[in-house]
Amino acid sequence: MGGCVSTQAHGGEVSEHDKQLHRQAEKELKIAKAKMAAQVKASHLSQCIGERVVLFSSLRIIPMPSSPQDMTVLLLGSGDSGKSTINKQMRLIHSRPFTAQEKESFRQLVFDNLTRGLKSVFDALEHLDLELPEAYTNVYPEDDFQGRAGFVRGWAPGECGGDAFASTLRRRGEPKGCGEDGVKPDRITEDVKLIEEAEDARDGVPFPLNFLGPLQRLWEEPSVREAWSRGNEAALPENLQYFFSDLPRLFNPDYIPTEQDIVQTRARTIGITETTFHLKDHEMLMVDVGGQKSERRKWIHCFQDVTSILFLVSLSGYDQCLVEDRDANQMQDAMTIWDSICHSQWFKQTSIILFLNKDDLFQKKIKSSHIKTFFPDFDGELGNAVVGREYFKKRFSRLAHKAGRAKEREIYIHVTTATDTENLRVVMAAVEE
Ligand SMILES: Nc1nc2c(ncn2[C@@H]2O[C@H](COP(=O)(O)OP(=O)(O)O)[C@@H](O)[C@H]2O)c(=O)[nH]1
Ligand SMILES: [Mg+2]
Repeated sequence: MGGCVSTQAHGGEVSEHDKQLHRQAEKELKIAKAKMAAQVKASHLSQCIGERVVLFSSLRIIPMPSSPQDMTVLLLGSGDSGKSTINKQMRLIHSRPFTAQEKESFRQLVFDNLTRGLKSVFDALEHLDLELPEAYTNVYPEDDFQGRAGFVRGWAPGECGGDAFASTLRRRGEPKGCGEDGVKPDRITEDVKLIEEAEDARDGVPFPLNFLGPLQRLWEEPSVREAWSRGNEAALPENLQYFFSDLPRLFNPDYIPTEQDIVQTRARTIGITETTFHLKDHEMLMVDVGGQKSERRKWIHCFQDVTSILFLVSLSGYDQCLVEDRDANQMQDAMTIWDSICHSQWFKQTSIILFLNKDDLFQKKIKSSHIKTFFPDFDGELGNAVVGREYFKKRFSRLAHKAGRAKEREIYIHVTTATDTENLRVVMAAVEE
């Protein structure tokens, strides 16, 4: 299982490294506060007096509107746990539709997710002891009676990837299709190079058609399939299956991402995004922050005024390593952050809600990937999602309620699938209460 096995499976303790970050952030906060007090007096920041001010550990000062909201929800959790997805779903649930410009950005992000996603599979091959062959593997045999011998399956002259692709190619003004000359197995080298050197999609321009074939062929290559099935060992993007199973649609000339496409896109959140939602009888400010290790120092101590923390954990991360650190286990990493958030000075008064997210992926992988392999004290049987969920609920709840505390606050735990708008609608209605 490579370096992905949890090394602290019993503890959930805060590592020395995290403690050090913690102390450092405390120190920076003190300095920042003093600096701010001095600056506020003299500078243009004086217009921010009386407003709430959010501090970054980088000492940047961000004024927040003078608190018209009576609820500030901070989304926390490690990278890829689903924070930005919750934010997107809140917009859909509370009728704050995406603008044409936002949709265009998401469209371009889809192309990025396809090309970079596939590239991240290539990059993971070596780590997984796999490699791409020098020629495509799925080739018509010598005795093919239709004369397709020596061509890649589905890409012999005139085939162009088969029916699913024909309509897109026609609509893109390629009636004869890209496969007029057929695709020879050694085209793989050229195809890989194309993906590796892909540039960003351009404003208002359909995805370049010459990527359609290479993306599809490479996605079907056996070593890529195997790498994908072992994605947990390399932290491959979980949305690849969704987008790659629908390539012709994405390459249509008038393609605009659907709500589900938008929810499935993945972008690394850098810094902080704030969105205000008008609920039935109050306003809610939702703050989405970057979750990768490098981003965390920005958030740990900076939100004294938040009313609630929505903490996201990827349930399916129990057998996965981190994108930024293949030796760390995602679930273990989440437990470490959870522990420090629950016991942080700043969040003493804050209500905390835990979302055990990506339940859909959890349900799928639990059948073949045993929790016990990664958390040795788990004593349920392989494939039992109910027992698995209960186990993690208990682990998180135990971390939140350390012994020796006089009055414990309540922690609310929900199992969620953030990509499912209907599931989120129900859960968020309960949360907003
Ligand atoms: N299948 C599935 N994918 C999810 C779920 N929640 C989030 N994702 C996907 O996981 C990826 C990372 O989510 P994102 O919200 O960007 O994570 P963040 O880094 O915490 O903001 C995106 O591609 C999402 O579509 C879920 O419940 N199920
Ligand atoms: Mg994000």
